Formats: sequence, structure tokens, C-alpha cells
Amino acid sequence: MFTLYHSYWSRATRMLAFLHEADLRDRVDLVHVDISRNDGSGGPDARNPHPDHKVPALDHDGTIITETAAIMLYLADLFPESGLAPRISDKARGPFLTWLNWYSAQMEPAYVVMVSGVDHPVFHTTFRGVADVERRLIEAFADGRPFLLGDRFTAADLLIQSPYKWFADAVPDDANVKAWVERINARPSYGWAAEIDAKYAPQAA
Ligand SMILES: N[C@@H](CCC(=O)N[C@@H](CS)C(=O)NCC(=O)O)C(=O)O
Repeated sequence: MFTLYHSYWSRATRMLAFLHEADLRDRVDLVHVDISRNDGSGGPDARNPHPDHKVPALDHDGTIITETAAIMLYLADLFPESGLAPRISDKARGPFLTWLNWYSAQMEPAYVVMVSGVDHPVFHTTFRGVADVERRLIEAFADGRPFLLGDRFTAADLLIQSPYKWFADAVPDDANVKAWVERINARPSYGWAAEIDAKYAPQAA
């Protein structure tokens, strides 16, 4: 049995989109939990099994998996028919893993550092910065490919495009990257995720 712990308008929204893309909506139960939000609202929810009370968190028969990249990889490997991750024998597996881990190790920290308004040389030697994130994406799409791995859409597209869903102003100023961001935004999976979020978002009350 699978349970996804999520919260509206959060890093879990992309996990909802993933469930739709993987055709797992009927296989995974959803539990909406409260979280501490940047505006000071909310707080830890005792029902959330995430050790830091963050979302997303996946419970698979009592085993807890956290970190979006890890949850996506876990489910994509368990359900290879989803086509959301290249198999281990596929040469595209290397670039796929690189993108997933690059998101967690460089992209997300770079944007968090930028948004927080603090700076330190160690951040740049460790995570690089937003300019380097943008350069990597512009280089990746320079050949006009529709998705990060070429013609095939994978979980890496969902994960790496996700910050731009919330921060449209931060989309790199590059026609190919902008087209990719819009291509992912237009997928029905995000429409479904938005419907789920809307059930719990404040204005729905
Ligand atoms: N790197 C983690 C980040 C998870 C994360 O920070 N989630 C936020 C929601 S956007 C959260 O739950 N925050 C609540 C808190 O910090 O207590 C992932 O991708 O899963």
C-alpha cells in the first residue's frame, strides 16, 4: 500500500503531477497535511511521517521515503511501465540520474540562496548559483530538444521544471527553455495536481 503525504501549493504538487503521469492515481492514497509555511502560517502535522515534517513523503507498506527526487526515482523504478525513468541498462539512465541529483544538490540550493537574499563565497563553491543553473538549462535545450533527455519526457522534466511553476519570473530568458517550461505546464498532470491543491488551499474554505 502506498500513501503520499502532501500539502497544497508546495513541493508535493509536483509529486501529484508525477502520480498522474505514472498512472498511479488509483494505487496511491493521498493524505493532506499541514506544514510550516514561509509566511509563518501552518505548522508541523503529527500525521506526517516525514522526519522533518516536510512534504512530500511516501509511505510504502511502512517504509518511509522522502526527498522528491528519491520518491520519483523509487516509484518510476517500481512501475517501469510508466516510462518516467530510463531503465538501469539504458545509457540515458546516467544523464537522468545526473539531472535528478543536480536538482537537489545545485538547482534548489541556488534558488533558495537567491530568494533568501544572503550570500557567501562558500555557497558558490558548493552550489554555484542561479547563473550557472540557467546556463546548464540553456545548454541542455540549445539543440531544440523538447525534453531534458531528448524526445522522451521523464520525471527529471517534472522535477527540474517545478520551481518555475511557482516563480515564473525566474524562468531563464531563453526561447528554448521558456518553451520547455510551457510544455510541462500544459500537461494534464498539472491540471489534476492543481485540482487536488485547490481542494485544500485557503480560498477554497
Ligand atoms: N528537498 C525536499 C524539500 C522538501 C520541503 O522543503 N518541503 C516544504 C514544502 S515546499 C516543507 O514541507 N516545508 C515545511 C517545513 O519546512 O517544515 C524535497 O524536494 O522533497
